[in-house]
Amino acid sequence: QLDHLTDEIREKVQNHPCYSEDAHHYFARMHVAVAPACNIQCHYCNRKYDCANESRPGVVSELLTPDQAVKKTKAVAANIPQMTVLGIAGPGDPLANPERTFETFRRLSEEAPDIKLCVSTNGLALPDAVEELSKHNIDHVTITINCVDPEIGAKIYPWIFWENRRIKGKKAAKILIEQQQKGLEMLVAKGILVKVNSVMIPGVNDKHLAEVSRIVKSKGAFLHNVMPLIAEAEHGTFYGVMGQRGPNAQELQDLQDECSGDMNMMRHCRQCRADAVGLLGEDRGDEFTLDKIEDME
Ligand code: CLF
Ligand code: SF4
Repeated sequence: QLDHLTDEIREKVQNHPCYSEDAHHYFARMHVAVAPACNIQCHYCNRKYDCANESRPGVVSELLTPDQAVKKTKAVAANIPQMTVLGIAGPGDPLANPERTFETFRRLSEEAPDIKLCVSTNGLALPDAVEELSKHNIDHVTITINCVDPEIGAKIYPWIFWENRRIKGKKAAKILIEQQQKGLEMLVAKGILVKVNSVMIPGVNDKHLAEVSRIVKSKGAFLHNVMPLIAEAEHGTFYGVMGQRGPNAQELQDLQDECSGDMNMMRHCRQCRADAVGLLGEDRGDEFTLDKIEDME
């Protein structure tokens, strides 16, 4: 699977469980939930829960300060030797919480330099963050891109918070799309590997995502991860309440096949929680709650 890659890229992906399907059998990741705020609203999100751009909606993660996050990361690294990657993926948008996110990255890049750092974002604040991300030696960034057309975007994002104002509708979607695409181009120019996540929403963007895949690939995205919308009415999201359904397994696979062409598709995503710990699909977070970490010290 990794044979066609250059040495430099192979080095970056071979022990990252999300970027290499092979690696996910052997290497673990952990998330620290340091980022509570968000700068946009997605119709598949209920703010009480984790960011559904990267995570399974409907779970609440334990919010940590940067200091607690650093302690937890070190405790996990000492106990799970396969843990190679530390990601920040919520519970809101990491780049909408720049102080907390970058303080965590800064300390970890100094105090635990062997751990790869990874971040996932909706992309609105990405262009302004690229310089800072590259300073902390971050090789992996995920952008959730659900559309490249503001008409479709307006059906997914009711508003964004931009330059101290709330902006709605197509105008909001257009700004978000432009920021995502600009951020993608800037990251690629810096040699940072970009994964694009897309949430497949039947009847909204399902027919459009093959085009999204084509465009992000042409701009140099490394991997595309099409994830199914999970919209349960009890999660209280707009889509859940409106009875919007998610795709079935066949529909998801058909779209992933359609996008695949020569784009690398991720097919082993487990939609992890914002405080997940362990191999993908396994969650050992309960072993590393704050009170248990204090006992380990
Ligand atoms: Fe975390 Fe995401 Fe980094 Fe992986 S998860 S920030 S890229 S280290 Fe991975 Fe989990 Fe899927 Fe995300 S399986 S939800 S793709
Ligand atoms: Fe929710 Fe994440 Fe969307 Fe923000 S980016 S509204 S946290 S799903």
